[in-house]
Amino acid sequence: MPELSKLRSNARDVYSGAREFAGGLVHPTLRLGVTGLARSGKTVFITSLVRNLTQGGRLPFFSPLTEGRILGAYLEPQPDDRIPRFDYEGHLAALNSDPPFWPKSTKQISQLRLTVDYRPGDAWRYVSKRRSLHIDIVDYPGEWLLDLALMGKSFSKWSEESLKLARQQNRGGIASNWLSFLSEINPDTEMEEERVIEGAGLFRDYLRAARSEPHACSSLPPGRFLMPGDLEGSPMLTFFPLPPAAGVGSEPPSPLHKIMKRRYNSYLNHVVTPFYRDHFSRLDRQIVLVDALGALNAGPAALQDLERALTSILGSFRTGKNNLLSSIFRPRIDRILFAATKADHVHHSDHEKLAGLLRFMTERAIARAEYKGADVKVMAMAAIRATVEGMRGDGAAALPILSGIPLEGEVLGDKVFNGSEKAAIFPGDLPGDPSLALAQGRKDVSDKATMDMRYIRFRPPAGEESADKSSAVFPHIRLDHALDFLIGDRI
Ligand SMILES: Nc1nc2c(ncn2[C@@H]2O[C@H](COP(=O)(O)OP(=O)(O)OP(=O)(O)O)[C@@H](O)[C@H]2O)c(=O)[nH]1
Ligand SMILES: [Mg+2]
Repeated sequence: MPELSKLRSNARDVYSGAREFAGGLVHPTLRLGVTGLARSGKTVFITSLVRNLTQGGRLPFFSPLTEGRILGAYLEPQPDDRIPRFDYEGHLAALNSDPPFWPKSTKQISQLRLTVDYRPGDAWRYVSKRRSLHIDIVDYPGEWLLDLALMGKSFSKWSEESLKLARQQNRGGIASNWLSFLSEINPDTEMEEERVIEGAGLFRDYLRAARSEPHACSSLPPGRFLMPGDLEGSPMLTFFPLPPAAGVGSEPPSPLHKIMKRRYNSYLNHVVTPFYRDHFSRLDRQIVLVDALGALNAGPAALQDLERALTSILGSFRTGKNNLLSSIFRPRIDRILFAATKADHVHHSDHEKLAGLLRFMTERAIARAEYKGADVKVMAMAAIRATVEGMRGDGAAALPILSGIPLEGEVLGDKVFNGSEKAAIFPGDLPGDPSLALAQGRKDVSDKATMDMRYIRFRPPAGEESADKSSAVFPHIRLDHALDFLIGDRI
């Protein structure tokens, strides 16, 4: 798979890289990549990060803050005028409303610039009393990230892989309509556009069904079929994979193959490549957010699918130590944090196991980044903590419990929660051996009973009980550790 930085190979890109580097000398800028599949927690993480930094949140392990060197943090106009601004105020209003609710799933790309004013703690303190660091962050629908796996992949290779997966994943018949459409058509002949639209629609319905519960598959591009943004109805989204036709190989491909291949390539050239070149090719730091608990909850097959998706996506990022030339022309991500999100859904005694599961799932990406000289960390984290921990019972029989307000419709045994009542639940134990959890996935079973785990989603916390929400910050788990690793050394 080609590295993304190779996409910047033309002269204009090299020029803009050098210009950005020169600009960075005057106004130091850190491009923080918040990477994560759909519903992994990107928008919540960005909102909580901004809130906690701008309002002086409780961040005891963020060293520049505890050293008293942060003078202030505030949002500034973003560098790129072509992209909408991250709707920080809207997301905050959702989280602070009464009752609070989580921000909606992201449908479009957006950007924000957070500026941190600080007093330098190193040799610079003799020359400058005050310095600023811009932190640029992009938020986008997680589905679009799946497209990274398509880069450099031919139409025939993508077709072969997609058809294999559709057959494997046809549990509960989710791919039946699409597969029977394929068996009815003759890929060696021409096809009316209406029929092509029908086929693309059936393919999209299958992708959507695979993505949603109870299947919770993560790894099925093209991402815009799931979240089209402003491309709804475009011919670039009107294609589907085809089995190899008699014409593929030495013979000229059939008219249908030609048109499907052309649209697939247009999708790569006009949608996928610019998206990654503009937003991912010059990242300095990266946090990879993974909802490992969500996949555990959906069963071993979903866990294995998540592992596959992460491996194919992370293989494309350019990580490693920078030297002067690489920082100008081909910057590398020199620190990467893998964070298992929503850790407030399990008791803290299970956080190490949760981090261990993520470490196991991403071990290839970790080994690759470390080999190239990047610093890597893995942790369990909650950008916003929605639960409070406690113990039920005494002595050896005591059980760790979590209390909070489960979201409407969440189910525990016979109980269906209404979204407003408080509950204290025992979340269960995470599997101690991550390899076992994934091995079950490899057997392609979706037997939830093998995991002693009940993951209930909770409403966001009601915040400080005071009437004044304007300065309330969000409770979190290890957001400060994450910030210290990602930006602490640059302040
Ligand atoms: N308890 C808890 N839930 C969280 C946390 N972060 C995210 N969630 C839950 O996960 C859901 C998805 O979070 P988002 O931040 O919207 O995820 P995203 O990665 O932006 O998702 P897309 O926009 O769909 O790509 C939220 O609606 C919450 O239900 C957290 O720190 N704690
Ligand atoms: Mg989002």
